Amino acid sequence: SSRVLKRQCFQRPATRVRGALLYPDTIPFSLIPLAVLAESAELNGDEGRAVAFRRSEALLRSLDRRVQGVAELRGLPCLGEHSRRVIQDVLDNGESSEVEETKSSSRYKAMKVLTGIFGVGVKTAKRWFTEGICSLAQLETSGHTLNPAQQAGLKYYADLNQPVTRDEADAISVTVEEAVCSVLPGAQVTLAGGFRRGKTSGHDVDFLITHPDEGKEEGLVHKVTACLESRGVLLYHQTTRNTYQESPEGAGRSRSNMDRFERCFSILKLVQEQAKDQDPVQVEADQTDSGCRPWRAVRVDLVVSPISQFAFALLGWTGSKLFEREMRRWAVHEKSMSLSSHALYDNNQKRYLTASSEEEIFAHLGLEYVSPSGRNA
Ligand code: TTP
Ligand code: MN
Ligand code: MN
Ligand code: MN
Repeated sequence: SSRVLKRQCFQRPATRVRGALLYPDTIPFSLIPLAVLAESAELNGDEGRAVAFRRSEALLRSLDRRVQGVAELRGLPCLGEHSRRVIQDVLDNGESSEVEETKSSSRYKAMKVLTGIFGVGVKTAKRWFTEGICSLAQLETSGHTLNPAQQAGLKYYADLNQPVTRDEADAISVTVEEAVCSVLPGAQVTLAGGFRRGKTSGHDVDFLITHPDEGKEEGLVHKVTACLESRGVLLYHQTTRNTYQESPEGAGRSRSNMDRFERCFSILKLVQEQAKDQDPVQVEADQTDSGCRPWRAVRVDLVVSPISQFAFALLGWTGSKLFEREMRRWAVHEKSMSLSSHALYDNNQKRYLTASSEEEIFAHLGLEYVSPSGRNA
């Protein structure tokens, strides 16, 4: 029956817990200052500096008490001199002059706007900024040829910069699970990313797809996108095939965070509930104005994993990015193991360790299990 099919096809995450909203009540000043500096470092292409600020911010967020003075932070890890100076400044003056200067700099503002376009990374944005491009309007009249991703990014700029709500993610889930189940009955669709961690909004919706019979999942992304296209809800897609089977050696040990699953970065059309009952003539008229058309564009990531790698894929695609980074660091430095979204390799035993659940991966690493809602670092 369809109910059984549906249950089989879609595993809802077990918990739906509030996200990392701890800090507004536990810390009297906003932590956003450190996030701004992290972001600014990212926009400068300074990964190391960005991670340092992200760590500081995550540490402050994890404290279960209000901080009234930097002295209380003595002895805590992850807090560099620079971060302490910023915190001191905020405690003394209510704000950090460095952060305020960063926020108001034309470079930071332009880089934020330009990297806010789907398909535009730091390198491209930097090049454009150097040429004097600071806004979408300037980009549009610059004569630059945009690739298909960037064209879609510009076209749906407003929608894609509006956070996706949990309800919208649930609606997208229904669309995706219907498409997946119609092209491959028995396939399992799992919501991953920030929403699996209990976040109430996100910049996209991430799905991990697998099938209990290994091999059946091969080529699935293409079939799913064809189905979504036939239903008129596929606005943009870029599919990458699986390249892991070709050379798994080193993938488990690779330092890169990029995995090699079959996947699709897409933009889907989400028809808004209240709009469905509208007078068709009205709907037609609305479509001329992107602000009140009866649908919105949503970024969706589809990742297909063989069942034997599913636990690793789920752990990797649940995030957060900082949590994954810390876990991989722990694996290397404390256990001499290499963790990726595909596998766990034990460098001492010179063999791969298998796992059929996230719990087993934590156990292999000698770590206590952390549920998704505890991974919002
Ligand atoms: P994101 O969707 O970028 O981040 P998020 O879901 O945590 O937050 P939001 O979308 O609300 O901004 O990535 C989700 C996880 O997927 C993240 O932990 C990193 C992982 N990931 C990979 O493993 N490989 C990849 O190539 C990409 C792009 C992401
Ligand atoms: Mn996401
Ligand atoms: Mn993100
Ligand atoms: Mn994503």
